[in-house]
Amino acid sequence: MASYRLYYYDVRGRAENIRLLFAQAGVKYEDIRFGKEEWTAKYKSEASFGRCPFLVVDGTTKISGSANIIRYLGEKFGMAGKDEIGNALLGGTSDYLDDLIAHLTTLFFASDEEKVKLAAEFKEKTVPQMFPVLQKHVKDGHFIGSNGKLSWLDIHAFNLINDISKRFCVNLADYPELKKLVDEVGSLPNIKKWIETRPKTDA
Ligand SMILES: N[C@@H](CCC(=O)N[C@@H](CS)C(=O)NCC(=O)O)C(=O)O
Repeated sequence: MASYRLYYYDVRGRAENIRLLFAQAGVKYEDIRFGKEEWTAKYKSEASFGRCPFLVVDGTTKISGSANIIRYLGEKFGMAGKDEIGNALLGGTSDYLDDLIAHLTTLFFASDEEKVKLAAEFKEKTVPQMFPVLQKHVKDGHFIGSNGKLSWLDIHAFNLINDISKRFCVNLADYPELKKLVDEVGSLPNIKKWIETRPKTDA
């Protein structure tokens, strides 16, 4: 079995999807967390692109990009699409999630004044535009492409949608397919256990 070290800030942020995937797969890894100062002084120069999260496999290979990492690990741990086309379908939906994440990143770096306006726009415009499109790609609680079984994308999306619904008080009952997916992934014993026992952080 390969060894894994995951490097990210001591927040959920862009690494939580990967931590959830490790939890679901029951695979051990080192969850290396740091603050901003430590990142700049110690870890940034180690990252291939000067960004985190990054994953070190077997002490040598460095893999970057949160969606790329979860996809790589998902494929290794039996949570891939049903075939090449299935993988490409999941990849397309993952790209769409990147657009959603980009809105949250803009919000994160906005001034306090702008934050109020951008948060309202996100809840009132972005979510009602993007969630219905996203849910067209879900069938029976799983994203299309995985042949009706749990995939890395289900976990990736669960993390994001669950976070958005809590942070912006989005009623998931308005998006029944997304709700089903969130409820199903959220009730998996390994996922539940990780959420109950994970380090408590603000973001
Ligand atoms: N597309 C990349 C974005 C990575 C990224 O922007 N990481 C931020 C933290 S969320 C970072 O490394 N910031 C510190 C820096 O650039 O020095 C991913 O999804 O992993």
